[in-house]
Amino acid sequence: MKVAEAQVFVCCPGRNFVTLKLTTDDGLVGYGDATLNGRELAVASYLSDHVLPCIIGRDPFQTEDTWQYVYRGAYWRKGPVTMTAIAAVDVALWDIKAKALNTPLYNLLGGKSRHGVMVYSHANGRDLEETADAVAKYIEQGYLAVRAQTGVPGLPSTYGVSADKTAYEPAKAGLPEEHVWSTEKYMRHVPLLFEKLRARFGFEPHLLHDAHHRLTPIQAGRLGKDLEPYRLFWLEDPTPAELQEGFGVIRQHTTTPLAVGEVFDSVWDCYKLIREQWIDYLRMDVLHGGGVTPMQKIAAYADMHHVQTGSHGATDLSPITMGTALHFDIAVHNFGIQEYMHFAPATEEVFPHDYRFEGGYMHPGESAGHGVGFNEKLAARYPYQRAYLPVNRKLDGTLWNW
Ligand code: GCO
Ligand code: MG
Repeated sequence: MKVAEAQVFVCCPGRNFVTLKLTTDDGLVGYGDATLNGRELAVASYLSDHVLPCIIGRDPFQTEDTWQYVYRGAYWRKGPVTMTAIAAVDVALWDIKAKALNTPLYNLLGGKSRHGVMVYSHANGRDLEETADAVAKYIEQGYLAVRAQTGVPGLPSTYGVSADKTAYEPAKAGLPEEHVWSTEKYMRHVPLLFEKLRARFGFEPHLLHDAHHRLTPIQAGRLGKDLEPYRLFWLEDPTPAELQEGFGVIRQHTTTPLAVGEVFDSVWDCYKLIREQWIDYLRMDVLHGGGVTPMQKIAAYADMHHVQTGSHGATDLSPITMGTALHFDIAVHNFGIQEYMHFAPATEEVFPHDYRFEGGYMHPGESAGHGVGFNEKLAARYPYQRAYLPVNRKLDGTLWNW
């Protein structure tokens, strides 16, 4: 069996997605997600212009050799555009391989290690009351874990809070929106949210929070300490992680569990974070992490250091990534939790899938492959629309991390 055809589709059913379709000479089809929020066309070109000519004619069973070929073979390593493109090829090949063997993908990754994949969803509100009501809604729907983000008094907008209660989508058409930020106001307000949530819901539901890279390590240590009485499942992205030692500083000051990694694209972004046990959850996913092939190795390395997985699953990763992640999550021994946001209805239609939510857990489905399809005809009705994530400025105008 050989890869006979490779096509890249860019569409915008609710938001932009880049999708890779590989077809074999036997007529088997595999799909991979190649979406990089705000930089979609760069990955589409990287694939079409540079990677795909090398994929035609290859044996789809050779996932390891093909991964090494497109990673080492390019000479230029790493980077989100490169790794997202490589992931699309890798996932599409795993999809074909599982379909050729007529089995769900998880069976090729070690089989089921658990009966379901615990997911967390996103609750947000403009103030504490509205946020608590949003958390209540998810708990009523059966979620065992909820991420809570709230508006901060004195700031017109902040990360994670939107007018649309069903889907949080920060990428907008036009030039990047400008947000205003104050670490001090934020740090005083967030503990009040979790105090309120624990008073209302008790300690049974898992509660998570995303600081979205905005604190210095010592500020993150302070926030982690202030949040300790509320027993968070995790505090995410407390500080940017290019300097991995920053997490060592946070660790000296708090026992609040730490999660990081949604912007990582290689083990070299988290090598020390894991080795030194400075984090508890790794947020890398099978898309921006370079595919299933490297993520199996990274998860095994994390497992040896008491670090669990906590895969990124925002709506800018297509249902193909969600489906693939669920097969990975159900198989990998040191699975921790999976992020799950609701896709727009148009996204759900373009990407039919057999995964489903039940009682706080997601189930990957039993069809062969990763279980997610792609409706090309429907996708063609939603042309690409340039969109950007916001930028963030401190009160004095200094550009800060969004
Ligand atoms: C998360 C993330 C997202 C990112 C988005 C950027 O925890 O889900 O922080 O909300 O902001 O994926 O494209
Ligand atoms: Mg995040």
